[in-house]
Amino acid sequence: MNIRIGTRRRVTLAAGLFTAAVLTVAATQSSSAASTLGAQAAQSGRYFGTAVANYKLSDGTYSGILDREFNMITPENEMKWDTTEPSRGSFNFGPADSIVSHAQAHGQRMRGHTLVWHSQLPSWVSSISDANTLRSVMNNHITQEMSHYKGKIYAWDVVNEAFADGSSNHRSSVFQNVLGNGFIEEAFKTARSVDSSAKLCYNDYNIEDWNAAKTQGVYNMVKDFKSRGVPIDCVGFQSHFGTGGPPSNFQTTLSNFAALGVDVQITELDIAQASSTNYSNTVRACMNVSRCTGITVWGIRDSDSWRSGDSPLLFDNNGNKKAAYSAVLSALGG
Ligand code: 9MR
Repeated sequence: MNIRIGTRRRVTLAAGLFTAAVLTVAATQSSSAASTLGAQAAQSGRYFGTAVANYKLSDGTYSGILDREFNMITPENEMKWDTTEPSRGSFNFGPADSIVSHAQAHGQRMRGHTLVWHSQLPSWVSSISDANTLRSVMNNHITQEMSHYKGKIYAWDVVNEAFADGSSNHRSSVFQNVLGNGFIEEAFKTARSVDSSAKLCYNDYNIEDWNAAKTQGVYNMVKDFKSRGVPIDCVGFQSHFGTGGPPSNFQTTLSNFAALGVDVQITELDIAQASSTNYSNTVRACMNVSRCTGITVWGIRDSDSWRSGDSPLLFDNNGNKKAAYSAVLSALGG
């Protein structure tokens, strides 16, 4: 009798523990497997973003995917100089404002792109040859645009693509040619004085391979800025990859930059033919570096891409998830 009661108690206790264990496993699984890119990235404190074109926000398929999957937005063109200051001192923030409103309404954060870049630069700027004029035009552009968006931007691409391909030197541009090497740090100092809450980033492409001369040039600049107290908080690796995917040492590059004391982000990811392996290797490189704070793909559907012929994104032309989508979701930890 006593034994039977004891047995029954033990059976009841064991059943209770088993139920608790099942519930615990279920709870753990539901918190570690989110069903969207943004929610999954958020579980490791990261974000998952996309480039957005303002004129596409009225396309329901486009904005449906945007608001379901992404929690960071980079305006694809709307914050660039040719749109925001088409003539000297006359600013147009309308198109970017509408992206920012969309983001605020949907709980998405913003990456500002971009303040100082040699491309999509109006000819009234590229034709300036006097250093004092160009310095004041550049600083005024940074000041006006950052002030307009003060408090609304997570990180700014303060300077974009200032290094030349295949070398460790700055590329030729009106800023480089008229102001000299110091234009980059001047831009960062001005930016810090305008909005001290936004993270200030240097952004470039072809700096993912640790052995590339261009990567070394940017690394040495960041190291120099850090040693002299020039304000810089982050480096964006655009990551426009070909069919070979990311370089095998991409994670080394990310962690070496992070070791300088900056955050790193993948800012414009697209990969020709979007193989699952290439996407998942890229995401894993970021996941393995604690200061890699987020990943942004450069568009939603293949048809939205600047290189649509390469079908490089995570959604097909109809907005269906491609195989690479699942690879990314699972590399994010799902
Ligand atoms: O995707 C952008 C495309 O719509 C523009 O026509 C192009 C003009 O230069 O810029 C594209 O975005 C670029 C980004 O701003 C900076 N890195 C390279 C991107 C692809 O060209």
